[in-house]
Formats: sequence, C-alpha cells, structure tokens
Amino acid sequence: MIHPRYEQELQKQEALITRKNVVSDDYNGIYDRYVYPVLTREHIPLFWKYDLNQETNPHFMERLGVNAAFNAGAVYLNGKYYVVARLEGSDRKSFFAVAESDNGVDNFRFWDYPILLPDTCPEETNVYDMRLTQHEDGWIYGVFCSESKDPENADLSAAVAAAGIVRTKDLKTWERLPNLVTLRSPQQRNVCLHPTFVDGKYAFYTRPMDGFIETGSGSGIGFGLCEDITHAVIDEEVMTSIRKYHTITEAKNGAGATPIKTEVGWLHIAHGVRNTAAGLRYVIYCFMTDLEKPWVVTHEPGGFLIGPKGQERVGDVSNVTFTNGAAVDENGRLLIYYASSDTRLHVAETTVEKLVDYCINTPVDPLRSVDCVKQRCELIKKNLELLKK
Ligand code: M1P
Repeated sequence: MIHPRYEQELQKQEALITRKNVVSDDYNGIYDRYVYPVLTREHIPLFWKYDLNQETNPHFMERLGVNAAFNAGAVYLNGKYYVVARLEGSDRKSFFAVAESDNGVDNFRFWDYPILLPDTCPEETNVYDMRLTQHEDGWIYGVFCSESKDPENADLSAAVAAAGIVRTKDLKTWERLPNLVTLRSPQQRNVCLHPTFVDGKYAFYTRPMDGFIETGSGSGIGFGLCEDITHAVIDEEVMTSIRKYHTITEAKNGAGATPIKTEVGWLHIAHGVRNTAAGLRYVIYCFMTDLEKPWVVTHEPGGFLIGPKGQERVGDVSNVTFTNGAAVDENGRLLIYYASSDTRLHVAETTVEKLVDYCINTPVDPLRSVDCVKQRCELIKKNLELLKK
C-alpha cells in the first residue's frame, strides 16, 4: 500500500514544478534572469528517493537522498527543451538525468529513470557536467568528466579527470565510446565537442590540466582535432581563449555550452575562475571565434556575462556560476542554463543576435585600472554630450 504521506509530498512538488517562472526586474539589456531556479533537488521524482510502500517504509523516510541538481547540458529538439542535469546523490556521487520542458523556463520534469551509462570504465568513480552537441554527423554527443582515484598518489583525495564520451539519437539509448585521449595533457575537464567537422575531423575544446584541481601549465581553453570519434585521440592542442593576469580567468577557465554558429562567428559561453581570500569565484563569460578557424578568438568582451547574485552566491560551493548548456530555437531565442554554487540550475534568456552584439560591442578588458578608467571616461563623455543636446 502506498504511504499516505506520499500524496501530501507530491502535491507540494507539483506546486513547485508547475509554478510559472517570471523574469526578474534585474535589467542589463543583455539577458533576462528568471527569478526561480528551473531545477533543484526538490524537483527530483519522489519515487527516486522514497520507498513508497508503507509496509517497508512506515516512517516514509528518504532511502536514497539527492543533494543537488545543477550543471546541465541542454538541447532544443523538435520544439522542446531538454537538459541533461548533473544530480548529486547524498552519497556525493554525481549522475545524469534528462528533464524536459515545453518553454525552457519552467515546468521541467525528469523522465522516469536517470541515465544509466554503459559501465565500460571500471576505475571510474564519478561522472559530471555533460555537454550535449548535436553533431553534423547525425548523433547527439555527450562529453562529460569521468573521474577516478589517482592510482599513483596515496592522498585519498588525489583524482584523475578525463573526458568521457557517449552518443545517442534520442537521449534514451546511450552508446559509450572510449574516453578522449590527449597525448600532451595528463588530465582534462570541461571538454566540449564542436558541432561541425573542422578540416574533415572531429574538433574538441579541451582544458589541459597538469593536476585534478589546478590547471598548472594549461594556459586556457584548448582546441584539438581527431580523426576517429570512436577512438578519439588528440595529439596537439592549440589555445583559444587564454587565461590572463588580474582578469576573471586568472586561475582557470573552461568551455561551457556547445558553441553556437552565427553569421559572424562561433559564439562561446564559457566560465572563468579567479582566486579570492574566500576561495575560488566562478563567473560566466563570452567570446567569439572565427567561422572557418573556430580556435581563433575574434571577439572577447571584457568582464563577465553572468556572475553569482543574491541567493545564487550561496550553496555547496559558494560564489559559483557555471554553465555547460544553452539551447537555441529556430527564431534565435537563446536560453543559457547556468548553475549557482553547485546547488541548483537557473536560466537566463537572450537572443543570438543580442549576444553577438554584446560580444562585438562590449569593450575588451584593457588589463590595467588606469586604462579601464579611460575606457569608462570615454563612455561618460559621449553620454554627457548626448544628454546636453
Ligand atoms: O565547483 C565549481 C566547478 O568546479 C569545476 O570546474 P573547473 O574544472 O573549472 O574547476 C567543475 O567540477 C564544476 O562541476 C564545478 O561546478
């Protein structure tokens, strides 16, 4: 018999899932933030957490808790919005699950089961942050972080990060391919597959790292080509958007959403990290690369696009905004799915046209305070002259 408490909890959850999302009055002209997160741990189906049977669970206790729903890959398919979210169980293991919505900003519902990845990597302990790429070869690829214990380091927290690769046609059946091998970088995280062939090859954005946390000598977001996606090996990585001293990317950066093709170039929505006395601060930034040479940065507006604000600042890993997914519809409506503080998933809405304008017309970071003030004074002068007319 179903526990009587189930109905009460279900009603609460239904109210949360079906709540209409509203645009925040926090204006910047670039994008609209929505007030409510689109996914939280409270969106997880109750039957994933509770044993609903009153006989075996008389106190209606959670048997398998979920701690967080955050960093999500995203895709717009046949008029619907799908995210593959990173869920973290209360046991700290992350896994993936598909949630869908008709409008992309609210009413996200998880499918009945999370994704059970083919178990091809016995050493793999944890998986997270899937980027979804609708590739011109006809597959939808998911590239994610595959983490395992570092066998060569006795420190219990020493880990190795690699890029796992899966592919699907329907988000239901997933074929696992061997992990990406990058011959010159010992570890990889935040790897993302480019949606088209480049010089007839598969192209990946990488994030070369010497260790699990620190990027070490890795100077930014890399780019490499491979012949065969079913045994993906990248020999050489060239740099795209690089880390710079005293900027939002000083400590590290990484590819985010799969690049979006526009008439003027590829639009990238990535993340940058700086260090502070309070720990690392993660923000989201944009840049554009050349259509033919998608590793060549053509525009890189100064500063961040989305930084943690208000309640977004607080969570399991505070002061973090992070994205690994965006969805574009046939009219150029662009939804950026971003997570705050490794805890919940939000959405910001803009258009491809607006974000291209932002990339092209936002001044670059001049890298020195004095030059930043000069830059601002120019804007003020122009505006004051206009206001006086
Ligand atoms: O905790 C913040 C983020 O840290 C990692 O990003 P990066 O590799 O750039 O440090 C990722 O593990 C990401 O999942 C997480 O949100």
